[in-house]
Amino acid sequence: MLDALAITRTETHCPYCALQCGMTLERGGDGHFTVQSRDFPTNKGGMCRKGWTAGSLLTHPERLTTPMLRDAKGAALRPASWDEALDRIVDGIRLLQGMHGRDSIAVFGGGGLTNEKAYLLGKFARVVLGTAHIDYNGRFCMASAATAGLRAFGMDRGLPFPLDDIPGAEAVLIAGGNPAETMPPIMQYFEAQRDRGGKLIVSDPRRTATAKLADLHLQLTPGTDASLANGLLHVAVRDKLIDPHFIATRTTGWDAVRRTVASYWPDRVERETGVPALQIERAAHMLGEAATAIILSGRGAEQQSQGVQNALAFINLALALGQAGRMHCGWGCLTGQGNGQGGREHGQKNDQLPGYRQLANPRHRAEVAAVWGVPPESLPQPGLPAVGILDALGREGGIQGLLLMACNLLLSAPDTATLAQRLSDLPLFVACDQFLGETSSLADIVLPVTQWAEESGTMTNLEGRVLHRRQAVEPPPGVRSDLDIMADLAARLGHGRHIPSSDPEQVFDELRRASSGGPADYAGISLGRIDREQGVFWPCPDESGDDHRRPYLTRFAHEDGRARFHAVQRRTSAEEPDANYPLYLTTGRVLSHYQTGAQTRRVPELAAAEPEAFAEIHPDTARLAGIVQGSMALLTTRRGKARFKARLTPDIRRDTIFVPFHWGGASNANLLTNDAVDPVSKIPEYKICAVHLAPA
Ligand SMILES: Nc1nc2c(c(=O)[nH]1)N[C@H]1C(S)=C(S)[C@@H](COP(=O)(O)OP(=O)(O)OC[C@H]3O[C@@H](n4cnc5c(=O)[nH]c(N)nc54)[C@H](O)[C@@H]3O)O[C@H]1N2
Ligand SMILES: Nc1nc2c(c(=O)[nH]1)N[C@H]1C(S)=C(S)[C@@H](COP(=O)(O)OP(=O)(O)OC[C@H]3O[C@@H](n4cnc5c(=O)[nH]c(N)nc54)[C@H](O)[C@@H]3O)O[C@H]1N2
Ligand code: SF4
Ligand SMILES: [Mo]
Repeated sequence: MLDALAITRTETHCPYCALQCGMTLERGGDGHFTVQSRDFPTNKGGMCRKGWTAGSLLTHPERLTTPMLRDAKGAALRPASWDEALDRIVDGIRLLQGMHGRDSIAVFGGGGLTNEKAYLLGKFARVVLGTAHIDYNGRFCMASAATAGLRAFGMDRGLPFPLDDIPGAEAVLIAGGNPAETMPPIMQYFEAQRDRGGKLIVSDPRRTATAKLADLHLQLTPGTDASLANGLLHVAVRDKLIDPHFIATRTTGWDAVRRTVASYWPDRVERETGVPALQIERAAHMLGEAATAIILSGRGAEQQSQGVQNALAFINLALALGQAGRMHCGWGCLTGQGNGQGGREHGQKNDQLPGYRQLANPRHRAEVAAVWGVPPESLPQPGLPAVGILDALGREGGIQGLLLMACNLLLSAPDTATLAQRLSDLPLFVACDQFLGETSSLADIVLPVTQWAEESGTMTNLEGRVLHRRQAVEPPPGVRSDLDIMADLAARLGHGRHIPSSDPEQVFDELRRASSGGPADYAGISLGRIDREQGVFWPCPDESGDDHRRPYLTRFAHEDGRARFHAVQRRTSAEEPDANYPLYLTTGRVLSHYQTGAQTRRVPELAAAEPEAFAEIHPDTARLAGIVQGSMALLTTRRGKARFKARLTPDIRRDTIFVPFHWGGASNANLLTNDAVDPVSKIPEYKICAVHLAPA
């Protein structure tokens, strides 16, 4: 009886991006869910259309509610019991590890997983499976910013300040980010900043919704970010805008950077970046004359084969101007996925142990091994990064079995032309998801999991604020949580004592102990405290002590307390346009869809708002290629072909085409992209490759 259903209201957070907007989820008497705004300190009542419409995910008819498996390669998936599915997985793991060794099984996680899941997945891989190979989709996302932050500041807290510091910055530079579409409620901070007379600068090859709000738009050629940053710093040195006292007292390594940027004259940088020298000088003065300035990095500057260098070049600028480690100042990155920050701290990275510890560090190994009750030498050494795992699938001596949790690889990994075949041929492929998607439908065994408001957990937002995402509803019958799956598999593999509980609160308590003493220390963060204080910032070693909103005010996290400069030379991208592929292709996001669209393409309002894949093309470029508004364009790169509806706009550079990666099939952007990676962060070069444009 419908009216027998109680109306409930639960304060929770959005299922999607790293802003993790606070929302109230109301279940009406008819069993449907509506989202109401909530005055949480980050979104202050604001949300984007993805958040507003998220309730329909909870009653979606395509929801997976029973495990599925196939009896042989090529056979169709059929429903199965949990016992049958889990036993099949255990048999497969035992067989493959017996034949090919422990490292023949790999684990692939996601930045959308709660802290508890990310933590337990790392432990599951190292202790239960004993494999070195675990990595996650954050490698596609935050890896360059994380590496740069660690090198420069000694710690990777994406934003080392709360969003509330933004309005107090006299100047803000957003390097390669489009938050007006990727995090709309955050725009209130930039609006407040501008209302107070602050200046906003945006660097992006497209005149995006964000760039349109800016005082200055630097419309650079894709892949030239390091040159731009060096050029800005060159002008700052030349015009005496730098802060010698800050450089002398709080940094090391300036001389090499000063010498490097000396040759980045504005006219050279104009040639390399396409940004007029006058604009470079104006931007340098806006930043250099401001008493307080913030530089924010987005994926545009980071998802490149020189992503780390780009981020370091902008950090150099912030440090030289003395715009870091003070109130309303600093360099930070706009973390993307729901738990893109927490998910990169507690062990699902190939080289990492909980609390942002390093797997290769003997002391760190001993500390975590003690909490886990295992000998330190039993922990594997660092394994392959994400792209390395995908390359090794099915190869002799490579990966023979894959456990995938919370990633739709077929649409999100770079250069995916052969990935579907390799996943289908893999001796054992297990996927955990809420929906049967492009990737999970290739698996041998698919496990249906609880989503978002059907379970509780903690998430760490882009500010480093640990939040409590509360359960608002019972999951559908037949569905289990990722935590439960790990605990059950551990028991079946004879490691039950290592994962004694799948209760999120108990797993969080263990995470707190395992992170204690590490850089990302959660020991003092209890759920009660999160609820009382509307989130708690890490590091927070002690429950009665303060949390650390602004960890760098007196010292940076390196042992000597100083930030490090890194001299950076501009490099060319891995693939530049040539006679056959004469244009740049870049990829990214639009407002209405989230990532591979696995969730948002299933929300009717969002599917209606942005129903199909498109390519943004400059009208002059389109005319030369014989393409008109709304016609189908065929994009070809050295790796593949894909078709997109032409959307002509003067807001994009003439030499550049932009496509979102939210759609699959013949419009899968990643059939085109280059899997060249940054040598250090191993992030793929999603933002630049060479493309040919023709009518389809
Ligand atoms: N609507 C929506 N919001 C999201 C997501 C989503 O899928 N949809 N995903 C979330 C996630 S996981 C992430 S990581 C964030 C990403 O958030 P953003 O970084 O804001 O998003 P992107 O669209 O990937 O890239 C930003 C901009 O980089 C520009 N760009 C391309 N090439 C270059 C270049 O060479 N240099 C520079 N400077 N800029 C370049 C693109 O034109 C684009 O406008 O968004 C989060 N929020
Ligand atoms: N060309 C191009 N490609 C890109 C990018 C780009 O800019 N350009 N950006 C990259 C970036 S920044 C990112 S973050 C990646 C994102 O790439 P993906 O992670 O592949 O994208 P999602 O659509 O978020 O896929 C998440 C999957 O996990 C499921 N899921 C959600 N929550 C859970 C959970 O709690 N448990 C389980 N088991 N499953 C869950 C969803 O249903 C969905 O199928 O894409 C990368 N790929
Ligand atoms: S997708 Fe991001 S910006 Fe939009 S409502 Fe959710 S958390 Fe907020
Ligand atoms: Mo991301």
